[in-house]
Amino acid sequence: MGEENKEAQVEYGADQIQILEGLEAVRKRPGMYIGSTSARGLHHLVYEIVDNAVDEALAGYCSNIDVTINTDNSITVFDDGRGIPVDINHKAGVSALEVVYTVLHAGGKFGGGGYKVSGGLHGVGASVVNALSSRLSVEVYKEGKVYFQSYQIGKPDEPVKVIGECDREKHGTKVTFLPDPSIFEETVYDYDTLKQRLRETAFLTKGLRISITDSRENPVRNHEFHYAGGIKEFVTYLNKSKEALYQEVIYCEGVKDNVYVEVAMQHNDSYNELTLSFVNNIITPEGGTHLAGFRNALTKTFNTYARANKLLKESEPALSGDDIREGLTAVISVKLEEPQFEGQTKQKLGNSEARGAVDSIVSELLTYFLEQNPSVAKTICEKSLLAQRAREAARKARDLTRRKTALEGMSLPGKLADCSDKDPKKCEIFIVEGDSAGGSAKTARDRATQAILPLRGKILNVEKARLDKIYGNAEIKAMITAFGTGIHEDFDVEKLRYDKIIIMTDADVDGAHISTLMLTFLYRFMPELIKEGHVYLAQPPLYKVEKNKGVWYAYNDDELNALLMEIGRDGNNKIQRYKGLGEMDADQLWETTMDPEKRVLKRVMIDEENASEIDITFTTLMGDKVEPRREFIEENAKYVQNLDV
Ligand code: 28G
Repeated sequence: MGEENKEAQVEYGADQIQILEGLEAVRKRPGMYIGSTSARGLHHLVYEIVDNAVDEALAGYCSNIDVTINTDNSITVFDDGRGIPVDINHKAGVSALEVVYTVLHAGGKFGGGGYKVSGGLHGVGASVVNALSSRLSVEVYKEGKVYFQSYQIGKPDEPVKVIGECDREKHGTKVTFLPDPSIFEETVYDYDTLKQRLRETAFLTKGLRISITDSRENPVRNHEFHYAGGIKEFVTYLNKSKEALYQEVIYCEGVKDNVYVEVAMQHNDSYNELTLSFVNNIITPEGGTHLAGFRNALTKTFNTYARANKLLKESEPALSGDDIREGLTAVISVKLEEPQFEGQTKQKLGNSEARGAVDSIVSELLTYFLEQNPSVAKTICEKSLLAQRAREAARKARDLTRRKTALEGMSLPGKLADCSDKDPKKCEIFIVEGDSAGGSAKTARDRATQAILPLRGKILNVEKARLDKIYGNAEIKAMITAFGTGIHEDFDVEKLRYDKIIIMTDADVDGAHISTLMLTFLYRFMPELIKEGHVYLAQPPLYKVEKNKGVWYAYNDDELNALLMEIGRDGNNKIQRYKGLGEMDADQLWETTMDPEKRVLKRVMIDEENASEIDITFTTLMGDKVEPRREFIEENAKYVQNLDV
């Protein structure tokens, strides 16, 4: 007996040391556990805790999750699950709760029953959030008692204790944490970022109700998400600013080889595909086997149906996957016990059983759906046939230009004033709105490293045009040849002729619209340029202030006010409001907007985790539907009001 006790004590001490080493490792290299210590990492802490509550929902025991941003930027998450077990874990000698919150990778897989979802960025858990929080506390409601434990940078203040009683029916877990300001560069939570992600989580977990509250605002801001239809409603949401081609959202669900598969889809009258894939509720921007299985099933099933029903004649070539996916919005969600991720960024699902499971479930249920809904089937096949013809026409047009360039050598667009340096790393191209501003820019530029491409008026809205028309558009052709990268399957970022692509438009509503058209084109056709950080927006000044031979520029109203405070607000000030780039002469344009030593550029970035919101933003701003656009602009008015003055 005595021997056993002694051994237990030695082990206990060793465990404690391991725990402290674990916490230290997390604090030393937080990026390894939560990706980064920027705003993104800060928000990941919330997802990490919420994912644990979602796991409890997937296990079938939790139906409500409430997230609150408190006034001090701490976060409280509350779920009505079973409550984290508080009984003493005999091996560790402390409560299960303490193990979950102090041992790295505690929690592990749920055996049997529900699917353990290794949520969060790297499948790490509560202990990581705890180690990175200056304080954290947990309350567990269970069997009529309220249990409590608190921690500071991951270390418990004292063992779990009972702090009160509650209704025997009440059960759940409540966690409050304050991110450690010595770890995070950013400590202020963004309501919209959390709101977007929690909405997505609710779509992916049908039936679960998630609320978010911002207590920092007066009156408090609050949203609640609850989707009985799950990803079916997700597709409706993604298509809200588009015109659906048919009413039904096609839905397939099933389990095969321990993979739970859900797919929802609906076509719209646009020409773009938006497919979002998820594994265990986490988005997979690079897809993987689940996506491959879906695409294979879709192409095969539609071709079989179209041939059997004479919508596609024997003499006609098969529909390609791209043809069938034109205008398709789809969400694929799989849940499996041990996801394997591959590729450079470990974001691509590798499990081969997922391919087979999605392929066979979608093939079977989609075949059945098409047979039951012949008019929907016909609508989709007809759209695919139109896409096939446009693609063929576009290919011919492209072949023609290819042959031309092969014969004549690479001929750059006539309007381009190219730079003389041939090292792309040193070069930049300004895409300028209008010929007159283009003229000033040509005079102002550094001819060695700065190229100017003036565009006439508004460029084609690629959200509303098919490929053949897009390839026929002069302004778009000029950009493609100037960049040198080619497009689609020919695209090669290595061939980019300029390190920076700088969009330079007037600082007014029209200018903002032209920038958005340009960005839409780049996002749809050359997303790699944005992802790799080559795309920038120039920031021309809004005001010029002159006083006693001194000249100043202000880039927004705040800067103007600060400047006037500094130099004094009096009758000697001459304030000029620039209506457009054209009002500046070449010297002014150089000094304020183009000189690499003085200018301010905004780099355009996309966060792939936010794929759904980016698509919605573009289609809402550029699409046909007026009502969603008005709503969007109203909702975001606080961020865009400066555009429209
Ligand atoms: C509010 C913020 C975040 C959670 C539970 C419930 C259980 C649990 C959590 O167990 C340890 C490992 C496997 C059993 C499980 C309760 C079974 C029975 C749970 C949360 C012990 C984890 N009763 N709710 N963890 N398991 N909510 N919300 O974290 O063997 S975590």
